[in-house]
Amino acid sequence: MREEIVQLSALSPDADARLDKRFAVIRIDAHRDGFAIPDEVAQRARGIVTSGGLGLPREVMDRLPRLAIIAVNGIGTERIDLSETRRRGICVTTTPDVLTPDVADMAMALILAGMRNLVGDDRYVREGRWAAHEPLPLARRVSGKRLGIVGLGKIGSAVAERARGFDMAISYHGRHRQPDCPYPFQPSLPALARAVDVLVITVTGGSETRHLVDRTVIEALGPDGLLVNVARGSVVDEAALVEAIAARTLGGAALDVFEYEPFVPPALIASGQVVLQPHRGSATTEARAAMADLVVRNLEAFFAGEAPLTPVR
Ligand code: 8YV
Repeated sequence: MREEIVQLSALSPDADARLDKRFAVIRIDAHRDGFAIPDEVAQRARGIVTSGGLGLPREVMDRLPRLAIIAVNGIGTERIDLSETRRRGICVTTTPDVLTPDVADMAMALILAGMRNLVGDDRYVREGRWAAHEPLPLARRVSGKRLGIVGLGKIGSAVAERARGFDMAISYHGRHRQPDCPYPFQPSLPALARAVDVLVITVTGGSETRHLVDRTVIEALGPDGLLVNVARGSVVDEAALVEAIAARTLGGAALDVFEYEPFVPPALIASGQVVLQPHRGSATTEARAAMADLVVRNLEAFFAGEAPLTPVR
């Protein structure tokens, strides 16, 4: 008999077809409908496919007595209780590496868009204000500026590599100084924010990093600073960010992620100092195809009794 898998978020037509070939797949659009897994399905399900943003709430996990694997289409695991999965011997897999260049590219795009006012200037052209010879303020140079990276992991390092191509002076903050790292380490996040023009957040989400970028950090970045977030909205105290943008104590923000997605504070939507993206860091054909492939291969390997390719340790 084929194992039953509950798929809570879409992969790709190709990956879905591969799952259907091997498993009995029950599809529920959890983004739209919540975790509405019927009881008889919950009793039998052996695997879950979910996204980084959805995870698997503890109370849903508790309804799945035969659950053996959670395959995350993404790298975020902050919405999965990993101590509970470990206790129950449930395998958790993610899709590391394959999305790194895309998320780093997004960070670079947001740095450029934020500093060069790409979105506001686009609107200026479309609204006929160029043709009407309206004055347009100058933007800010990116090349040679000081870039602070919060969390120099795989994505942070990929952002640094790209930023070096723009002659940016890179420094970073994280839990520890990294051995053999070419960039200066700053043990205090407010001090890093004070010392840079652009602060990019690439740190993991979850309770440990919640509101790491608080009012003090935002104020330290200051009225000429740009805050870029491609990690998790929870890392930033969004209420403090909204206030700082309104009071112009922060120069600008370029954000791919928000604290209560898909809700974006109206004050950020209304601000010309802010560039907004709907959590699109990994949303390229290439990354999503590779992520979906990894999800399927992890499930296939696991249920064939082999080691999954990319388990969370
Ligand atoms: C995806 C993400 O948007 O990797 C993550 O944790 O947030 C993103 O890459 C999401 O998981 C899509 O399924």
